[in-house]
Amino acid sequence: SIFQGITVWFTGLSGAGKSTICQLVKDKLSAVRFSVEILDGDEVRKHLCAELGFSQEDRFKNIERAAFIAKLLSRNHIIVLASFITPYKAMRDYLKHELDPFVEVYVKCSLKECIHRDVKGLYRRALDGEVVQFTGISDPYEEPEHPDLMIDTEFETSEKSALKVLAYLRQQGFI
Ligand code: GGZ
Repeated sequence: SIFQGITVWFTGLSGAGKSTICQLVKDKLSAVRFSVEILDGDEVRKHLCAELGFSQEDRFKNIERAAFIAKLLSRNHIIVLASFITPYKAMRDYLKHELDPFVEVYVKCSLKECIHRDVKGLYRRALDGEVVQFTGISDPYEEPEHPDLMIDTEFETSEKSALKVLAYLRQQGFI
């Protein structure tokens, strides 16, 4: 039987390390000749979702469009690594229902640590009120209660996190 494709969806706060881990996972899978595509919130919002903001409604539209692309790719035997905050449980329930096979990875990092890292200076601007509806500061992040896999970027390296994702996919027979 031929490899069927899958969507691996990374949820977590801004700055938790979703994009970094996706890139590492992609490199490792590409090295063993899997076809892999990354869908990243930051990128998708520049192109496919350029008119969308961060209201609850716009975030849902963003996620729905990303899911649509993930479906097209994964049914063509591509491994899709999707990296979006995906802050609402209802969004993740929607994805689980919409995409098959689907793996939810919770990229866990405390808000305190994300604020400390503040890679793009967005937390500072959110705390100063310059950026509104910012996840974790002035907008909700509903923590996943039963993710398929949880990786803790506060206490382990990105390399170790990426290896955990690969080990999980292998263990489940997805790759
Ligand atoms: C959250 C925001 C916001 C607000 C800009 N809230 O870490 P980043 O900077 O590079 O990636 C974040 C990205 C979040 O987009 P997503 O598509 O992942 O979000 S969602 O799943 O909720 O639709 C962040 C940046 O956009 N950013 N303003 N107000 N993140």
